[in-house]
Amino acid sequence: MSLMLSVGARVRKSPFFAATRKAGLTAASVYNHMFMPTSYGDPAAEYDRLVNGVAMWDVAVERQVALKGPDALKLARLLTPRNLDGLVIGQGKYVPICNYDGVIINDPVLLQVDEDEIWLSIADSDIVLWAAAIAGAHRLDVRVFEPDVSPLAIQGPKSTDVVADLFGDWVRELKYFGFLITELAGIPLVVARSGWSKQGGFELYLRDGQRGQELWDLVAKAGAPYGIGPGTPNYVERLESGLISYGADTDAETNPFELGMDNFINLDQPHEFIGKSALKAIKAAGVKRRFIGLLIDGAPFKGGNEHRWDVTLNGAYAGFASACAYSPRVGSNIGVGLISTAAIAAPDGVAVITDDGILPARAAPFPLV
Ligand code: THG
Repeated sequence: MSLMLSVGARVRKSPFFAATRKAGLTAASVYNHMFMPTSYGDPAAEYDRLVNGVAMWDVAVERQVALKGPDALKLARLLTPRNLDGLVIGQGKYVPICNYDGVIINDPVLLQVDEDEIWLSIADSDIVLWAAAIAGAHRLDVRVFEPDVSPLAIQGPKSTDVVADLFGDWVRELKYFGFLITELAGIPLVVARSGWSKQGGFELYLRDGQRGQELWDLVAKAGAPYGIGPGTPNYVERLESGLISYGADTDAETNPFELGMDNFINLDQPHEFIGKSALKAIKAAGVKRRFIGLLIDGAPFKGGNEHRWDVTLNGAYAGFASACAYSPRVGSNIGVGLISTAAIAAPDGVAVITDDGILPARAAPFPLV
């Protein structure tokens, strides 16, 4: 399941990179051309901290793409099919980005940080290139660049107490995706209520790449009374919760309706945006597959799957399972994938072709717990 990583200058490092290694990092993947921590060697303890306690994650790989200038909002409206009316400083939004074919190419969190400045907190694709090209082609008055900003997530049911001890009780009132630009011991940052888990939590967007170790140490110290420990975006909890992992769960044809993002796609807006006509056609035709959970029979999986596993209905191809694992809380193997609507509706006859044999499975709605 694991492999040595060659650490060199080409793959970028997080400002928390040294801190994570001191904390016992044992595995990493690559995301947005950066090393992304994936394990500290004890998956059971990392899962337990997230679900019952509090964990801190280096998620600097969630790179920010800044749109800065008089046309920042105009560019954002071109980039996403989501309605951005009423956007205010201090409130974030989940904004799918599609190409001209209506295929999803990223699913960032958008933050309006100033009157003329928007950040896209991106998943794993090169949105800085895409956004700069669109801005240029439309002759917009906006600069597109990656600012020195690096999120550190604090996730789990005890995260609110930790973050309140650090910043004050006002953080308890923050709405989901709400944020405030502030500082901690002179370290410039953004405190946001967000994060890639359904266990509650915050993200501190560090705004000075020289001060990663300092921020890491402050959070570790404040979290110590609550049993905080290092963790990473959690492979099992995200399957239970049905959080989408762009690039893992999506392929070169995936559209936002297949992902259940209907509420984030507003096709009746008067202005043009990229993918509008394609998305209208896709919506009119209806989808043939959907992102869904799977309950999978068999002995508990030892780890995750290295490749997508085919899913079949009565022996015929019916989609793929992109990530699978044993869930202690479900008490079963689970997975997520893009599966045909016929297989989702089938009472039986569904199977997953795993590396260790064919296992019966059933589609199940999120959350799986
Ligand atoms: N935090 C920040 N940036 C990010 C992520 C993050 N960038 C990359 C990646 N994660 C973006 N993808 C997601 C996917 C799902 C959610 C957030 C970012 C998410 N979804 C909720 C859900 O699906 O139920 C809520 C969506 C909503 O109601 O608006 O939280 O984690 N900074």
